[in-house]
Amino acid sequence: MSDLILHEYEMSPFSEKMRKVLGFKGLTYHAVEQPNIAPKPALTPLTGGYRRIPVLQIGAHIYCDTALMVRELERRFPEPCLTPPHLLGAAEIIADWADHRLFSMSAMPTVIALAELLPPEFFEDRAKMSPGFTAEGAGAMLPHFESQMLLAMSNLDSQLRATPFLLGENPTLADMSVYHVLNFSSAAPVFGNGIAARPALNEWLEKMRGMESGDATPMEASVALEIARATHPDMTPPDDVVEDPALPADAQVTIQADDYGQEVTQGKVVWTRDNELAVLRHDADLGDILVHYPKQGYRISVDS
Ligand SMILES: N[C@@H](CCC(=O)N[C@@H](CS)C(=O)NCC(=O)O)C(=O)O
Repeated sequence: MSDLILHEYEMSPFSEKMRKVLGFKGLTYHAVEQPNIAPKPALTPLTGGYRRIPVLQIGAHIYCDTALMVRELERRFPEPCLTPPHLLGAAEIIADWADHRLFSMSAMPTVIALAELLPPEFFEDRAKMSPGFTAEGAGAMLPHFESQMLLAMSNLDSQLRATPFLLGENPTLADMSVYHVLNFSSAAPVFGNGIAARPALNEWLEKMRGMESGDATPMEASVALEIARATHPDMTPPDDVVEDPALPADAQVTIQADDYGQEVTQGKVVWTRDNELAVLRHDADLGDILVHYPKQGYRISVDS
């Protein structure tokens, strides 16, 4: 039985990124269906507050943010590799661009196109996550988002006319991150047409869609919670631990995304890597949980 539990939902583009990463690595995993709006009562006891999707659970370890999840999977299951050393920097930079800038340009026009499939409270929920994200206020912003996204598509198409994948002959993390945004945004006619008009981009998207999505077995949320309850997290610092003077062990910290989703996680620093922080939280029901966050993209403050 796989130890990997992905808390996700079908329509979530970032979950699709992880499904493709898991598939690329030929991994089996359990999929827990979570709601697409808050509250998420079977998720936040694990994270301590973070409500974004997906979340990766391995026993009583919780990994927030797909950037960190990919690094953890690369460590645990190095082959096949998505971040070969000579492309690691470029892959991380493109993934960060796609997960943030490309996604933020595509999100509003795409959810407006998908509005009929979404619950009525969806826009209110997202407005709480990102001030300004309202269906009514969107009109003025759409032309800018659309034109920016089409310019990005042209850059991607020009690269894909030269190489089969964004960084050469083989798929990397860069492809996974750009893929999930384009796959999602193709639901908006303006973007679907934009992709269709760029043959190399279109061909690459079809190739990415055809790749494996991992072997998922559905799991009830209560089972995932029970697994966390029954397991104690391993607190041993990894070999590549990097002490961070700003985040000393045992300091009580508050972590919050620096873009959208304002919910915080609080916990005690156990160890840090260059771009990772592991904090211990105690949940009254579940016991000890080690929550892992990337440092990039998160504000981390030491509580006084
Ligand atoms: N940087 C985060 C972004 C995750 C994200 O924005 N997820 C979306 C769904 S695809 C989300 O959580 N939306 C709010 C929700 O689903 O409640 C990551 O890489 O995991």
